[in-house]
Amino acid sequence: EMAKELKRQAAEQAAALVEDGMVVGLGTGSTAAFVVAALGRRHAEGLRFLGIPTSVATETQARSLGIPLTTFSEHAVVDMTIDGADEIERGSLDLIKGLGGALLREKIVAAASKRLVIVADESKLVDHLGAHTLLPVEVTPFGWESTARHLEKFGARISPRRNREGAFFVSDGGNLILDCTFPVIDDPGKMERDIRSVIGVVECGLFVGLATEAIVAGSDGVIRLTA
Ligand code: DER
Repeated sequence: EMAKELKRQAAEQAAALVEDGMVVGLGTGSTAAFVVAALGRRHAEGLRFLGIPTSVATETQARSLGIPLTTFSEHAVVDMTIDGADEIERGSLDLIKGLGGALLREKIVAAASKRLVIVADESKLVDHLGAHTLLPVEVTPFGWESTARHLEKFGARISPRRNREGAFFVSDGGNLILDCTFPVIDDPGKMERDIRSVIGVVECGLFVGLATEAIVAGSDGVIRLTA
């Protein structure tokens, strides 16, 4: 499938940026999984680096490839994180993330990183955030109905994410995800502050000013964007 091949191409280029001795944030999702696979190969070839995974799923994949892992208790600063995104705003490189359900850990690792490299196929590039996807907001399970009502005051239509069996989806941190549809996201920074001001909100999927570069693969080749 075409999209899969584009994701792989972007992932290979990003994995090539990792240098000996780095602490590397390992993203989550189908594109990031190609990055982890490529890094597994580079590890086998002798590259020395330590990974910090952004989800249980990524940790499992990294361990299966023998990638050595570390934690924030040993390394407070991450040299480079490579992660996917659901939408990338052309120009600013502001992002929507969280369709994969790992936004909280992804954001913690992103915020601790000197460089955040986003890998994606060209379908993720948008002129304005919110063009294609809803905005995931991670909330504490207790009182989520009340938290949702407060978020509705900002104009959101809200549906709690469910798994295939119809039960609430629970994040690695034990929280719920509210999938929010806003009429417009014209000021991502203000919207992020508004959402985070609501009691019960743990984090939201707006990543503003965090990405330093993006590697985007399209039918015409791979482009590299910087913020
Ligand atoms: O941030 C996220 O949760 C997204 O799912 C992101 O990781 C993109 O996933 P994808 O590479 O599978 O589209």
